[in-house]
Amino acid sequence: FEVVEVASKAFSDQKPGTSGLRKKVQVFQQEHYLENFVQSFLNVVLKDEPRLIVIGGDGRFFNLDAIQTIVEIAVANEVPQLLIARDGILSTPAASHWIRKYQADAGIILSASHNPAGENGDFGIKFNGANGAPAPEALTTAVFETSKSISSYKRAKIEALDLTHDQDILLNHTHVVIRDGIEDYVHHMAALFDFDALRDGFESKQISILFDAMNAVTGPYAKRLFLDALGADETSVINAEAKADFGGGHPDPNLVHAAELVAQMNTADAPVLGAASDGDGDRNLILGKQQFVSPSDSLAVLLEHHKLLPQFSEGILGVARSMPTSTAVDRVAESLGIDCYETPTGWKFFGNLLDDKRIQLCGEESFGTGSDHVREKDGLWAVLAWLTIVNSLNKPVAQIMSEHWQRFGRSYYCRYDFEGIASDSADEMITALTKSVTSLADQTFGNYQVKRADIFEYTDPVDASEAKNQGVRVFFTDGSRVVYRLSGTGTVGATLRVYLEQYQDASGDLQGDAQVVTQELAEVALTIAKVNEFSGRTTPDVIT
Ligand code: VG1
Ligand code: CO
Repeated sequence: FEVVEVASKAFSDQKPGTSGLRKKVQVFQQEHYLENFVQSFLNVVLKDEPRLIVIGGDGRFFNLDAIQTIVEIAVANEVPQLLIARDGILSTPAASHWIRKYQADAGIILSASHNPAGENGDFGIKFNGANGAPAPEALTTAVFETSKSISSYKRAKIEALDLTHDQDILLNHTHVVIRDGIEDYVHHMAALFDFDALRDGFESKQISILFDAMNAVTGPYAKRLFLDALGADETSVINAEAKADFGGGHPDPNLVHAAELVAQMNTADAPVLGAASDGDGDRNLILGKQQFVSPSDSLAVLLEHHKLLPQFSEGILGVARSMPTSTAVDRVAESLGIDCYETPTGWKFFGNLLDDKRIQLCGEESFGTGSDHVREKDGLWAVLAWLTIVNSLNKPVAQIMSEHWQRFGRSYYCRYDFEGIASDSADEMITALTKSVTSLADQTFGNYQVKRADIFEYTDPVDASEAKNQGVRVFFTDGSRVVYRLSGTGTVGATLRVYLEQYQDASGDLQGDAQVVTQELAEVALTIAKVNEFSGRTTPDVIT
């Protein structure tokens, strides 16, 4: 076959956000668009002579086309080896595991996570490094800078690869290896958890689960894990087929989008645990019978009971949470006498802390939980961790939560999302809010008095890299907190996120409804940021 150098013109909009480059499918379908971005990435990493690159995706529309394009460009650039997932199906945590297991130099993950898929949906591409973690800012910035001036890319004119079965193909200098992207991940989980104990738990009906794969990538993984390996009842996994359009749904595992699961968990014969994952398998939703576990609380409970997880039976080195995540985990860390780090939003900020063994468990309020077993958040790992805890304690989730709150108090938590705001208005709102931080101190809004406000900045304790402007924080005298930031994963206009945390110590009501308890704080938050004035909005599109 022929290798050609294709002349192209640069695009100016290929700046990766919180988690890779996400755009409408049509944007990626433009001539040269994906090609330029992939060549830009290779231009940056080829200097280090990579040996192996892992490739896979969440199975959404355009996944297979994109993989073919990437292979053609990688072959033309003489990358020695490509490990590609069969059918292109590779969850984000499974990709991270593959990179680590086979000591790959990089990974390319095709996903826009929970964003809707299909011809008119979103597509995304994300690069991971040799440690399996999302590329740090320095790398994504270098790729973006390259993409702004790229004028050509190399392409090998090869036939469409057949990804439906395992095979090894030699294409010029490139060894292409196609393998099942599920098996190694299932083995990894089997090494991390006590599958015998879980199997016994399912058999004796001490535990039971309803897992909603939301028609996205975790379906085939969940079937192999829960049904084949752990012997859960056949009806335990729903929406288990990974569909190119995610069944027309929105695979975001929260109370709004996982409504089918939530409804089932509110019935009298609900199983012990309800769970769901997102488009690419890195997020998780945990529910008990009539009990929602907020992601921030989930992280705190996992830390509280970490000794029940075989991984941490000897103890745990430290933990981290993203800044907007509630402080529930901080209180547990303090009681254990271990470090708790506060990082900007996005899993890439945990990579160095994990590599440096400062932390072994981390999470985000956005339904992300993970440990040092990979370098991505891992939805199914979190579900297995919860199953293990529920099986060991032999208590309902609701009881585990109420005992946790009785011991540590409760951070009532809510996030308001205002989607599709005009980008200019959103920027103006944040600029105005940023200017106001110094004057906010001591001001009173209803029952809330501001203690202080600031702009969150982070210096990585391992490599001293800096991240500025990571959100506006307002702290109140009663210990509650509001955080504002603009999303870095959307594809239409801007999304404003307002994070609300209201602390209640163990002496008060611990069984309230989070949305009700944070209602007044929410009103104060919207007043402070003048949300209505800038965006014309009074109510959020989604509350999680
Ligand atoms: C969102 C979440 C963030 C998460 C990111 C990627 O980012 O808030 O916590 O790390 O999505 O998750 P943003 O910038 O839109 O707030 V995923 O599962 O979408 O890759
Ligand atoms: Co995701």
